[in-house]
Amino acid sequence: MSRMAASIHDSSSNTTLGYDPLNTGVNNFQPQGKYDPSILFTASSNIEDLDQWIDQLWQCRLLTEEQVGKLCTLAKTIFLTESNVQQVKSPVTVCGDIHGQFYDLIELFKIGGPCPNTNYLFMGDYVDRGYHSIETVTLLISLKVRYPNRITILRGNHESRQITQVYGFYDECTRKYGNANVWRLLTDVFDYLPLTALIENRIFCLHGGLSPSIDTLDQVRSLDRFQEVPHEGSMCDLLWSDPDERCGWGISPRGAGYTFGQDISESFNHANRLSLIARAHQLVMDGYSWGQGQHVVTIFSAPNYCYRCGNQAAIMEIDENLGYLFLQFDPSPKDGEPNITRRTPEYFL
Ligand SMILES: [Mn+2]
Repeated sequence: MSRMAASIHDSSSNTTLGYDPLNTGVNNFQPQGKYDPSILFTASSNIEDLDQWIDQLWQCRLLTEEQVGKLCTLAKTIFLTESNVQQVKSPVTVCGDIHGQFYDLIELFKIGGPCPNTNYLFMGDYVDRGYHSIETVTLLISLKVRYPNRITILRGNHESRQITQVYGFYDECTRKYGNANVWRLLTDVFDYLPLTALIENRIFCLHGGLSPSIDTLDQVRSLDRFQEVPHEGSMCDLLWSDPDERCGWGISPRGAGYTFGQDISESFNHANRLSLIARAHQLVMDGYSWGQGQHVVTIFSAPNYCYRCGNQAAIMEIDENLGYLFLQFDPSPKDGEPNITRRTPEYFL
């Protein structure tokens, strides 16, 4: 049977995958060889929806609550197939924090090339702080579902129910939709996001940093990640920790995770045959910053963070031979304040 024959009107077909994310009847598709979720979606009418959603989001226009619901159902089925240490091939372009700065994300794609022409790996913190967390995270999730093998999106410490209630995403959802349903749908999806990625078995990518309770990648693989980010423990540390100039483990001023010294990253990289840890999570004025004898690099992709920090953003292009190039960029001229009442008191400035 050809893929085109898998029609949503064909209710007589047999379920061959036991896998029908939207009950659209896309269940008579015969998988050939290794299961590849992108083939399933190519076979379905979902592709039309996704292309339309991506077009719409690209113009910074919100999906409806119902569309977000469909998107989230599809996204969960994709993320369920991914590992806590998701394997990624080069070439790939690695990106750091975005924080709802939607027009700067569009700028990022102009600098780095559009998805799927360029492969992307995003290391978390899509929401909070900026004005367009919903548009930002739904665009990234739509691209993920549309091109699952071209884009990897990891979890950041802000992809959490608790943090988003404090730093803006929850309020944005209730303001733009009139209720918390979209927040609930999206934070449920956040529980499915992979924690880390591994590029060509050499570059370990994650949002925060290392954990005193994790020595090997297999220990990361064995975590049960399908939950809210815990307040402590190894899953929490991977999303919250920071490199530090002091040796050993230290107490983090953030109140979660740890600081770790060059001795820690060196031995972790050696034990796991890694050449580099790439992470995000910290504002760096040039958009990227080497640390710990080039065992760690920090990448931050929100230019002029919070619309006032004056920093450049960067992304890291990694080629087939694991050579790299940093592309720096400035804020999009469009990503100033949207047309809403300014509530920031003057003393804030
Ligand atoms: Mn962070």
